[in-house]
Amino acid sequence: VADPRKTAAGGLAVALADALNTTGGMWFGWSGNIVKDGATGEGELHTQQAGNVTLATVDLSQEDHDGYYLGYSNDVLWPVFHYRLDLARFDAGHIDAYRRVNRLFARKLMGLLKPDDIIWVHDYHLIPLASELRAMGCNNRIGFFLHIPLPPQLVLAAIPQHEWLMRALFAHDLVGFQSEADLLHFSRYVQAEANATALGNDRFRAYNRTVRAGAFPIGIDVDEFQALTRAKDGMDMYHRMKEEYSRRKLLLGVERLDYSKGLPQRMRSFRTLLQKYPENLNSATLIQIASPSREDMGAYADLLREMESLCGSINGNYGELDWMPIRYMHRNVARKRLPGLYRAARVALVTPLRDGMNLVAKEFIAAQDENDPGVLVLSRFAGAAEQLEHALLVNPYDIDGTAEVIQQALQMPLEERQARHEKLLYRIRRHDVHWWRKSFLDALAGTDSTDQRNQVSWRKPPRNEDVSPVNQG
Ligand code: GDG
Repeated sequence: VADPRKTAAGGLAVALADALNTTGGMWFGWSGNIVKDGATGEGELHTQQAGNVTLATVDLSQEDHDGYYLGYSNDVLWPVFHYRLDLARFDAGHIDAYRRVNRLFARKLMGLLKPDDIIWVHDYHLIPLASELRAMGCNNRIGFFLHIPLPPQLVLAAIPQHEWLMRALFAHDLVGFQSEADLLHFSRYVQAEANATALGNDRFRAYNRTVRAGAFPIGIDVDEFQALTRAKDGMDMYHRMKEEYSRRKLLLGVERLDYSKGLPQRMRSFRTLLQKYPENLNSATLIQIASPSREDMGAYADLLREMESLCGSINGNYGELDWMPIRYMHRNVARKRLPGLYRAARVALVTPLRDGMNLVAKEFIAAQDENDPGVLVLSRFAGAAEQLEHALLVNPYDIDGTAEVIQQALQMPLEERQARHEKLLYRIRRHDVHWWRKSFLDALAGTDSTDQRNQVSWRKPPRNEDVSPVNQG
């Protein structure tokens, strides 16, 4: 939970702060604090008022944090949902912690709920929260939004508890995904694995429940981001960068240092660009911001080493006394400076191997000067590619192909840049963060959930269907 009065770094935090500031309500979740094992205070509820938003937070014990957050959420669900079975670690203790913490959250939340409250659950850390709430007698309307991709059936099926996870989605009235591709994966999974019936109007019946499922691509607050671009810090940054790179072409990448973002592949494509198109030597400069993320996890430490080695070797091989091809920063940049940086870049490289949506792509478009806009090179595997087909779409695994497209972006004539930018801006405006919030909440309000909510309580699966690593073998 982030304080909506403060500006936050993550895309999810920004979108939720916006949603809550508009409607008021309660933001419930983990405080971000870890209390020592055995210390009192574990699971204690803290409430705090932030404008019209109540923040209600729970601390976690070290053991729960490690098993629930680092373990099941980020060492199982994050890699598998991003199609990285090779990185998933199905350790037995993780699932127990994941269930325990979701149950703890449900217990704490139950005491705070009013009968007409609408509950909107966010993301992969909380998939079973609604089914825990239903088991405790909660009849409120509950919606769920998955910010990351949902993989195809046979990838999902690698998770020992996949059946239990997907069944838990049916405790909601509405389940939202980022893209049509994710929705299709959901629909195929439930029909193939759970014998679900598609009832029409995006409704599915399985496990004795009916759920509505839809694609609700998340957006940004375009006006707010443009105001940030025009503000003093944004403009200062823009002018400084323009001056510094007046004789060069600036390329930009901004993301958390995460293996889903395709950073090593991007560095290799940039190296190929320098090899194949030597006119870029002493000219093209890639600023890569890789903000620190989940640093206490092994896969992230490996990625950090790989990036340092790649950037070092590219700079060592191609750099000159007065020019370095890559400026790699493993640091967070203040949000107020980001738009100026976006605006100064001729090309943005947004090339994840898999991404639920990707808000950086949308921020880059919003920050451009429409008379002289930069070019967006976007991975076809980002959810955003479904909406932003006027970007230059690439397959980030194809190192040579991506290098060619980057060259095309660097060479693109003004007229084409303007035409593409106009279409992209139209798209991100039409489906901005306000549209996202409203369309999800309207769909949730419109779900005909009476048959479900009239049931006195959501029946817990019998013990033999109940999932634990033990009975899943
Ligand atoms: C998840 C899904 C989905 C990045 N570095 C810095 C910084 N950022 C900001 C960006 C942007 C946000 O963080 C990143 O959002 P993304 O959407 O690109 O990616 P995830 O963090 O992986 O978000 C994603 C999203 O949830 C929302 O549903 O789109 O697919 O993976 O706003 O600007 N901000 C600052 N300094 C940095 O160094 N201030």
